[in-house]
This record gives sequence, structure tokens and C-alpha cells, in this order.
Amino acid sequence: MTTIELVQGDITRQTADAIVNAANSSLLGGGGVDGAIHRRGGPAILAECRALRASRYGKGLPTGQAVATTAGDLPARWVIHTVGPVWSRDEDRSDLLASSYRESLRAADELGARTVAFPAISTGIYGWPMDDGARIAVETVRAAETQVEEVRFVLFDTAAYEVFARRLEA
Ligand code: AR6
Repeated sequence: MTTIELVQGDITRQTADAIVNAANSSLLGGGGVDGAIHRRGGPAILAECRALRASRYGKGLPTGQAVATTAGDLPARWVIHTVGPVWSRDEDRSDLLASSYRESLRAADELGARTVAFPAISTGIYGWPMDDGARIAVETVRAAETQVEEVRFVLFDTAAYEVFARRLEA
């Protein structure tokens, strides 16, 4: 059984086996959580991301997939980078968002990570509505077959925390 916890705060401050990065397919950094993780985690993360681009992901990490690197100076062992979908009014991309959560947990299982902290993937720069993003996050983690013992959703502000709390109670 996986326990789900909610905390409000900055994911770069979380002590966990792995924290998940809402990255983009370049793996070379960006704004939001991605920017914060690279800033606080230091250059070792970017160095591994560059190596992954050169070896396995010449065309970039596809949307819905996940790959792990060191966590550098962060209080975690690994960063699992996943690329969530950009929200679209015209196309239902929910499966890709669910895939980001599922594939991140699969990467965590491969590493032997027991505690994993997630941000609300795609709900910032990628524009996904928070309520629907929270629904997909909670449903997907609840349904996942994983050895991860604790999933912690780390929500940046009170509003996001409350949306996740309502979804968790449902
Ligand atoms: N800790 C926890 N949550 C955070 C933090 C933080 N330090 N900073 C932001 N959030 P976003 P996306 C919340 O934009 O939507 C980047 O440029 C934020 O309030 O980080 O998946 C990448 O390189 C929001 O609820 O990720 C991609 O290009 C959630 O984290 C693109 O943004 C996700 O917001 C990915 O966009």
C-alpha cells in the first residue's frame, strides 16, 4: 500500500528518496519547479541531463516519460525528470499526464526509492487546470502498482493544497 501525503511548500526543500521534476523535453532546464531544482541542486543535475541527451534522448525526453538523475545538492538521492503535457482546450491529453505520474513511479521502483515527492505536474507554465490536474494525480497514484511506500504531493500555495486535499478526501 502506498500512503499519500500532502504538504504545502517548496519541493526543493523536501527530504525524500526522490523528488520529481516537471521538466521539458530538452532536459536542459526552464522556469517553475524545473528552474528551482536546477538552481538549488547545482550543476551535477544539468551535467547528467546533458549526458542523457547525448546518449538516450537525442530528440529529447518524450511527453509522459520519466528519467532519473542525481539530486546534486538537494536533500534527496535522485531527481526523476518527467515531461507533462501542455494543457489543450481542443485535445484530451489526460492519458499523457497520468503517464507522467505512472512513469515517474516506475523510475522510482527501478531505483528502489521508497519515498517520492511530486509537484503538481503541468499545472503551472503548461496551463493544466489545478482541479483536473489534482484529480489525475490522485487517481493515478492510487491505481499504480508500485513499491513506493510514500507519495508526497508538494503544493506550492494554499489554493493548490486545498484543491489536492479535496481530491484526496473524495
Ligand atoms: N515547489 C513546488 N511546487 C512548485 C515550485 C516549487 N519550488 N515552483 C512551482 N511550483 P511548473 P509545468 C508549482 O510551471 O506546468 C518549466 O519551464 C507551480 O505553482 O513548474 O509542468 C519546464 O522547463 C505549479 O502548480 O511546471 C517546462 O518548460 C506546478 O509546480 C514547463 O515549465 C508546476 O508548475 C513545465 O510546466
